[in-house]
Amino acid sequence: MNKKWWKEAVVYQIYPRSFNDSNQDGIGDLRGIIEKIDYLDQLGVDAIWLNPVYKSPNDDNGYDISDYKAIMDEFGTMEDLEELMQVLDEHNIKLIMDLVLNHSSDEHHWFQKSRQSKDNPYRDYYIWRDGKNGGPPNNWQSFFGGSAWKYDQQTEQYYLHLFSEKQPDLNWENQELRAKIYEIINWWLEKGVDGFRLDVINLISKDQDFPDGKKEGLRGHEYFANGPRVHEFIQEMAAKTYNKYQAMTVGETPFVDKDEALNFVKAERKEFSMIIPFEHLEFDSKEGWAQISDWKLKELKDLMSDWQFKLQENNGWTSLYFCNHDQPRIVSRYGDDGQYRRESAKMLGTMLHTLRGTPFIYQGEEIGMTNINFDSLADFDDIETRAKIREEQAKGNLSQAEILEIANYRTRDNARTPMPWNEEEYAGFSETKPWLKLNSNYPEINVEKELAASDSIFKYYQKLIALRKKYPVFAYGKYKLLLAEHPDIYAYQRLGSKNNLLVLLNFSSQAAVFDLRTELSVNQAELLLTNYQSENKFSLKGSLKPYEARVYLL
Ligand code: ISL
Ligand code: CA
Repeated sequence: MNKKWWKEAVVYQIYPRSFNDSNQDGIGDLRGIIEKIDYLDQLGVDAIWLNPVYKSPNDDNGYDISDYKAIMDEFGTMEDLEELMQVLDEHNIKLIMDLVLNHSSDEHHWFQKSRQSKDNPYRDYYIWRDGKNGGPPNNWQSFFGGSAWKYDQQTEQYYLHLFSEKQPDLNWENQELRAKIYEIINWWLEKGVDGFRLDVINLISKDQDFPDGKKEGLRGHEYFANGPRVHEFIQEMAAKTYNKYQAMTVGETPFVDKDEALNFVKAERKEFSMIIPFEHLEFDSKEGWAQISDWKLKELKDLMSDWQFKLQENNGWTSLYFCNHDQPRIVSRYGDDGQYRRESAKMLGTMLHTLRGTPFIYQGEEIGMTNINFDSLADFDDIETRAKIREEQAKGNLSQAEILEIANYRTRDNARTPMPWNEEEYAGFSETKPWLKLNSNYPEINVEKELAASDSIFKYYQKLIALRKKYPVFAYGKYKLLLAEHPDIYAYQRLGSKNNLLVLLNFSSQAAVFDLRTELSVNQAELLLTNYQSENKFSLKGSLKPYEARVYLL
């Protein structure tokens, strides 16, 4: 079954800006993380993934790097990072760094030189083209709205930026640039990091004819996502860097379906340990950002199952996640952030830890944090949300109140509000006003309260993590879908060499009945975990309470 440490691990994602502020400037930092290692240890996680902490002008909160070997001033120093690494090591927690290699900041010295003249040695590190008919070279769109090309007066050419204007795309066609990138990766590996999350790594190869995009969705994606040389570049990078170490790699890959995913994660291709899929979080945006689409559990079950089958049949692996710094809070989306907040948070946590893959917990998920409710469009910080708001205002179809409602639902700020540690002013995150508004419900939803609660979500997560450690079937068992047509219950088994698991999840706020008699023929099972009080009587036929989750060992 091809054992790997990262298949057995549970990863905890930290958004450093919003985790804990040690020097009271309102911004989370590395020393703030050091102060909270005991908390992570208590939860039981095996690794942390840090969002980018490199030097950056913060146009996109660190995803615009101006020096790959230096730490952002607001977050601390290289010594702080080294100390964090040491403390993590003492606690047996691994460190995954976030590498942004598709683009840099426009303030990186490579770009500063690149833009100076057409014939300087750094020119070709970025993607420069002449305009066409008085406009940009083609119709490609930026993820953050508008054209993906920016005209630069100095040399009268356009440069490509798939994200903000301050995030020019690096030109991977240039071999010298690739060598520089590999040197940076090796430098971090030598420093002792245990792996990388690679930002939008499937966008690094662009069709060199730069044709106009024709497909639906973000214009041009068929020419810049999963481009002609993407696997060649990744295999070269892997061979020259992380494959020489036992490093874990997780590629972030928008526009990748389950078939394309295999090309990145099939073990024998030696590209990535796993990728970050998107399809399971795109249900409620089928009609675009400005409209919340209805979704049905059946669709989610089918989709999760398709990925699970595809990967396990082809020796591939995946990350499991339902929230990160780019996504709204999962209880507010697939659960219930009102009456059944605790139940649904635990039910979703159960799914996260019992499917086949490596679970990623996003900070605050373990205490059931919910979406925000900003009361003014001016409160949003997220560059993506601000662009979408401008777009909608320009279109003029929605009122300000409607835009506010949709922005509150969709914004990446939902995940970025400071971590509430207690009910004091500024939630124990800082003693000064934080860089982004706290979620107004922090007096009720905070770590201190959660740890004290008898029905604590944190403690439930603790148990899930401990169970994964105890029973290898959690990591290695084969996935089998049950009750495929059930509209409210997601049921599946994990089949291991010693034991099997049976997982029952009710996604509805009503009781739901099930009958497994035609699909299973066991009459005894041990209840490992549930989010309700239970008398532990197993039956193939029964009923689940609202958002009830049960994990049985067979
Ligand atoms: O966040 C998104 C949807 O709300 C995506 O469109 C997102 O921009 C995309 O998944 C890429 O994300 C990554 O790269 C971006 C950065 O802004 C994100 O925070 C990062 O996760 C550019 O580096
Ligand atoms: Ca600080």
